[in-house]
Amino acid sequence: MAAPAQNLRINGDRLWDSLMEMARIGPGVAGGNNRQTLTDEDAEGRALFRTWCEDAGCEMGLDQMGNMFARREGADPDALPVYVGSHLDTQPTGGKYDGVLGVLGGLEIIRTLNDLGIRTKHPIVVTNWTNEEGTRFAPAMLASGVFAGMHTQDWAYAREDADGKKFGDELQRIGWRGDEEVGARKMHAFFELHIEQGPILEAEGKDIGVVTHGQGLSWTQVTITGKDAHTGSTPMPMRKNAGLAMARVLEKVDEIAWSHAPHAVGAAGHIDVYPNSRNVIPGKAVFTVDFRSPDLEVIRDMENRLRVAAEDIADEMGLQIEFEKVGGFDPVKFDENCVAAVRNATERLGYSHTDIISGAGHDACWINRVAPTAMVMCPCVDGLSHNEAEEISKDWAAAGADVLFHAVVETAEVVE
Ligand code: HGY
Ligand code: MN
Ligand code: MN
Repeated sequence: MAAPAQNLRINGDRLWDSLMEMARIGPGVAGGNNRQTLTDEDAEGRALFRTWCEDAGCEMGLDQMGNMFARREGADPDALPVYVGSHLDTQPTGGKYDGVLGVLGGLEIIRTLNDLGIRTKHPIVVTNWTNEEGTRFAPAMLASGVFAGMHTQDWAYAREDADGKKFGDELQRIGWRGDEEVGARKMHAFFELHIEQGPILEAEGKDIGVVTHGQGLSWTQVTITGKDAHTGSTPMPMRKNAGLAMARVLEKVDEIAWSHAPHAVGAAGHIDVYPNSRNVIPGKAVFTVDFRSPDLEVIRDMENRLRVAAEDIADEMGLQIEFEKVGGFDPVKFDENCVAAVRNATERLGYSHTDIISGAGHDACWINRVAPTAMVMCPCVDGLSHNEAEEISKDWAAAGADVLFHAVVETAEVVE
């Protein structure tokens, strides 16, 4: 394939300026972002991204899940496009780079190709996937999951947030529900640039992670029901304390994950107790257990042991318990040709690199089921993410975007 000249680089200053400008939309309270999916802030970020793409000469497509597709024409308009992108939505206490680097890194490819007057055989499409985070509307990677045929659109539209608002209604409300059928687009390949969100690359002093696999994920929502009662006048033997049962289950979650060290992980990030009043014994606890591992059998073992242990705890305490699988995907092996394109680009550019398994889930994990897919990772400071203090260096951002540029443009084939 016709690769871009080895000396070509993206414009790191322009990429960084765009990251900082996008970060001003939906600011957090501690220097990061709170630009949750389908909020007015998400709509504002989408509008800015659309303006930038149109200024770069792209035509913007929009599907019925709000996925955005900015297309730069190729010399052969019939050739399947090379897609590149990630997500603009953030955690409630998110950082400025999770997802955003991948979307704006894709836009920087278009801007650089325009600067250099380079044409590619295949069109290139920069993508913003709706609701990657899955915080407001579970599960994570919802819209890329519908695109890959893993969820129906009706099921996705019916997902509710904590206030009972539905995904489909909120998408309509912010004015970003398109007409395109979801998943109708066919891809030559898909690439995603993302911060590592873990400590490995920084600790090993590597600029680039060549992502060969993604670990699998399992989200089980547990509901434990006891009985609200007075925290003062109710004798200990009479209590039906759902909050205490939850605490005992969470201790088991930690134990189960440690039993599969060093690769398995487990925790509960979403925890609600009701009525959450200082002098009422919690009659109900609802929480989501997040288990992950590169090994599917380990994930299944952790899920099974969670149910057995949690049912035993509920039985001993005379409480009711229910389980609902609210998210998950099997471990992923990315496309070897696309991974090779990333590795070759990294070596051509002379960046230090190491193969890595993604600890976090990404839209690429679903798109890998419908198109040849690979990811590029850059380090993040202290491996910290899903925290407003998430930080990367400008050089790391530029190196990741350079590798993304070379992998995407080589795959899209430069037309001399
Ligand atoms: O949960 C994840 O791994 C991703 O950040 N949504
Ligand atoms: Mn992300
Ligand atoms: Mn994230």
